[in-house]
Amino acid sequence: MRRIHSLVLAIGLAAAASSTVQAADRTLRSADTHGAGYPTVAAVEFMSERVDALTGGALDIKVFHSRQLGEESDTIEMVRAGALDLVRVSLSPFTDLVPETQAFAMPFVFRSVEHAHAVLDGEIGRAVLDAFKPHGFIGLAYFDSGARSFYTVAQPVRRLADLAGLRIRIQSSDIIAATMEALGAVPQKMPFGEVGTALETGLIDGAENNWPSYEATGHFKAAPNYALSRHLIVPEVLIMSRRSWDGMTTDHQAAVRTAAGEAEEMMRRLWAERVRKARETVLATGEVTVTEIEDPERFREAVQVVYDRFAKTPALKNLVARIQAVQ
Ligand code: GTR
Repeated sequence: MRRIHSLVLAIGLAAAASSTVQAADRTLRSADTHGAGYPTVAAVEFMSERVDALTGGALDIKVFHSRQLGEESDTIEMVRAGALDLVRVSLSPFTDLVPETQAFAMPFVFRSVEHAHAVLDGEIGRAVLDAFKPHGFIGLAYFDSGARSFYTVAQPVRRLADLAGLRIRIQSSDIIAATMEALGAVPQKMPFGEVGTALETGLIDGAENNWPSYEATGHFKAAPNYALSRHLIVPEVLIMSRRSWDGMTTDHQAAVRTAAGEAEEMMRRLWAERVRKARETVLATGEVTVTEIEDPERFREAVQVVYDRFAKTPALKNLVARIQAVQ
């Protein structure tokens, strides 16, 4: 709580400082765990330019990147409380808050990134964004996050058995914890900012993420074995505080939605390029072993228990079936 208070104070001071140089009548504040230049940060900065143009300079967005406002769980709480306007986070930490989002965090629910795009761009994607509203949030956009794969300090993972007993850091999500248990690993929920040190000190044996995060954080130095399990294709989301939303005119709300849609589109291009570059940078070190999984069907069989346990309400079961039916 104290931490949240001091963060709120920090944003207030930062906003006061920036208001002298900002031309807009109102500057929305947005948080991101990633650093300057990361595609999610660039996308919200682009959205700021668009919203500024669409509102004739009345509204823009300032992105507090690099975890300046705290870890993802902290910033989500701040958005819910109305102390922060926007947050760009992974969907994963929302799975414990907004039940419908669990469908997108089921292991292997998306067959490919293309399948995920088809679902997110369609009716199901919009319905899940709408599901944030009763919980104090407005879902504005999905951003790409590719596929998450395991990386380990000591031994490369090639088969399901290689995960047995490994302490794997995960995001704050019960469904992801259940997935790790189903795969034989020991889940360790931990904020993103602590993973590097935890890998270096042996507190954990590994973690899992996409190529750009693996590269941008430098985790590949401490955990030089990347196993292409692609067990989770979970999108990033841009979420607004319902309080901030309700305080805006309908014209401004429409401008924010339009700009978010445009940012979603441009981010996809940035993302594809960043994945390619991140992979290239990591491989160029010559020190990282990349493995394909030799028994992918065993991974899929193992996680069936997660579906049995989580997709058991008729609503969620139905949502998962509809996702799987999208071509
Ligand atoms: C990244 C994502 C971050 C954060 C991180 C994590 O892929 O972009 O927002 O959720 O994963 O693992 O904590």
